[in-house]
Amino acid sequence: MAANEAFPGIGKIRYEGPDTKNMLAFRHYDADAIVEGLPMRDHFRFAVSWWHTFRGTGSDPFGAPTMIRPWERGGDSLEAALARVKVGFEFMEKLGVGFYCFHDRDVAPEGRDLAESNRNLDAVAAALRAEQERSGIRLLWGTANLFSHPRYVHGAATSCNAEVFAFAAAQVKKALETTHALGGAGYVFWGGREGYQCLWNTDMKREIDHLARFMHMAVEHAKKIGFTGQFYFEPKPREPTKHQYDYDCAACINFLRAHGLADHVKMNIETNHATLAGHEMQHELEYAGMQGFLGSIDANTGDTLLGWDTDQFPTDIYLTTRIMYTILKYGGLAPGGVNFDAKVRRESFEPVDLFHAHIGGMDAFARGLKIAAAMRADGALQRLVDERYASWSGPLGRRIESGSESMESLEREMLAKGDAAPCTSGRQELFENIVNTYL
Ligand code: XLS
Ligand code: NI
Ligand code: NI
Repeated sequence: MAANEAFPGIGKIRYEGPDTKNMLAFRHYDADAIVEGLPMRDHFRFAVSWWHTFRGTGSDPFGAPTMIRPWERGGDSLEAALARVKVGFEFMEKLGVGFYCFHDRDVAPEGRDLAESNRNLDAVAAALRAEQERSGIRLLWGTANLFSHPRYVHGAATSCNAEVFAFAAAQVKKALETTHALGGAGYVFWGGREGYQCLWNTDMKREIDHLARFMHMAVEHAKKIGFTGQFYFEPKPREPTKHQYDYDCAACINFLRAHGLADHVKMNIETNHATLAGHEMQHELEYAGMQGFLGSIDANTGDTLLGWDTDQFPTDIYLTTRIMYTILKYGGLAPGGVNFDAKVRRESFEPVDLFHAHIGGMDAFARGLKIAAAMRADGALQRLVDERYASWSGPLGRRIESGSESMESLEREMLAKGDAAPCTSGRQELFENIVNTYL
């Protein structure tokens, strides 16, 4: 094997504990370690994203590609795509992740026409399937790239051009079938360009209705081919468009409910997209979780000093603690998982940086999980929250919550009392200090 390895000199990444000096080892992610009754590997279901890790070039709006990838022979040929499959699985096996995610056009090149694109995808899917069987690594979700090609300049499902909608439908049909053939656990809709740049030229109602029709067609096709994986909708408020219809969890869940899709689609929530929407990741998780729409997450982070989707690897323990606290609260992610929708910086151009990036992300999540589990086991935080809402467990609170009170009956009660009981302190600083005692 050694001679044709893509990552020579890097062996299997192992758990060595917090005191190890080896930076190519896990300090906290111990796949078999049991937390709240479940091995860490099953809490996370970590996935590598094909587009960033194996297709990221390091180019940005100001500069050329920088990534050193000795196995790349340049170009977007089918041969290169097939060779990349081996590289991808070598990387994932060495890293010890159980899953990956892809867009159709990341794994296989777009052909001269749809039929050739489909043939390319079939050829690569066969190679992916063989590597999946050999390694035991599985597909967390598949998706279609409906935003890179110039035909999608006005969007795909929300394009003003009906033939573009039709082409996108054909592309998603094939991506769904490929995901199904590879035993994928899910399928993601991310809008890409499903939004607008200018309202003067946009028929918003028509576009949003088309998006719903498109998703219904996908759900119907899934049923037809026997794909029982979970569908996800991934919110992102803007970029590349000025406004995207999948703005945040609130907008997405409203869309799903309004169009009869709520039983079929959950959320795939990305940290950097939450930031762009002006929310904390924890807010998005909580909002989706409380309504039963928490599906899967795209793990990354942004930079508060940069206003775009920088897709950095998450290393902030406070962030991962908040994420895992909320995920544990809502019973976990499976059949979803933690997909590193993250890319190494343009300046981190050596192959080994791909390992450092993923190891850091996995360790940050493992620490977040352990801290969140300790917080939950201890219960101090939850006791304080319960105390804060104690009046809702008293007779009046229970009567209101159960629906047996009216404005008239409450008016009677308050006229008799004269005023409400005084409020207690919110104690935000105390809460924050308690959280810090676990870090
Ligand atoms: C882009 C999105 C994309 C989706 C998959 O910002 O995060 O990578 O996760 O289409
Ligand atoms: Ni994403
Ligand atoms: Ni993103």
